[in-house]
Amino acid sequence: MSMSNTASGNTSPNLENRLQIEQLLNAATLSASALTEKSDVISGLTQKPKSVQARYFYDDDGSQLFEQICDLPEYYLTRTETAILQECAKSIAQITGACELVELGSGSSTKTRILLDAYNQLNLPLHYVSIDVSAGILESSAKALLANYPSLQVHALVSTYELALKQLKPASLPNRLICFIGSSLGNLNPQECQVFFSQITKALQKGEYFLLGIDLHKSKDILEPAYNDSQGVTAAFNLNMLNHLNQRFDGNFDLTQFEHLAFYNETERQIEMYLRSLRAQTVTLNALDLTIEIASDETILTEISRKFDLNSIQQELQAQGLKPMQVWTDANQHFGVLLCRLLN
Ligand code: AVJ
Repeated sequence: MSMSNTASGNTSPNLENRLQIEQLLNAATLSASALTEKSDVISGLTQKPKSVQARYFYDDDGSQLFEQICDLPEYYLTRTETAILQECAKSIAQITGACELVELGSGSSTKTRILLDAYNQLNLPLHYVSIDVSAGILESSAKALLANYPSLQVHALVSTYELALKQLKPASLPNRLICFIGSSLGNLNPQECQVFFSQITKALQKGEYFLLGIDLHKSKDILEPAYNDSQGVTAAFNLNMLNHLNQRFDGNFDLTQFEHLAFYNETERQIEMYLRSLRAQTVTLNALDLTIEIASDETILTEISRKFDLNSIQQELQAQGLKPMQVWTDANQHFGVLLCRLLN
């Protein structure tokens, strides 16, 4: 790519001045996180029932499979949230005014564009802080955005949410909006959820905003097909976790000896996703010095995906000082988008 900056004005404004990529995962934080990572995986696989954290879905193949899931006919979440955002983005931009957008787990930034368009149409400046652990995704989606929004400035942080929220600099515009959309909150259990909200409130100044997208409780008949699609993409996504663990920790999980299992636990109001062992087997992960026995039919929990109630989540947010200002849903109340403001 050639960079030029001419006094006569530039038709392709200099990307270099509008893109800053910052690596927060330095050698020290990386080796510390590698250690906790190893002990997390070991403790999950040696506990009863066995589990692995959902973040191990997302190697390159897993991220690609997730993008495919978002387009599945049964997976109503992405489509519904996108439609809601298209309806409410202008109101959000009007309420917040000139505002730095911070996005946690920005991924491909597809839904971000809806917000950027709204700020753009109101002639508000566009400052976007994207946060993701994958440097590759951050860089490619930042460059794609910069190509489409000539006035946009992107500050990309290669970081975990936790670290980035701790280190956020004061907003570069009069206000700030931290976005956590896509119902990623559903992967956190109630206690983790509380910790997460307190990290958000610490990162925000009084009067700043938090945008949350969450999937809502509904009939099993809609929920279960969304996690058991007819094309088997969700099954492949779930099984790919074993591939990822094999590669990361020099392991020998045999993907043909497990099957995908997902159902709605009505009591806990969460989809639970498991890998079920088709026979008794022994698996070794060399890099973890770990050998485990898995019984026939034994399950490994790979994900919880909580389905929220709009009233309870609003109470919870309010209790943390994040006052819900406005709530949007689709006509079927399948999905909710909440704009909250930090009170004090
Ligand atoms: C990215 C956590 C929102 O829970 O629906 C999709 C992940 N798992 N299909 C979800 C997922 C299986 C997804 N979240």
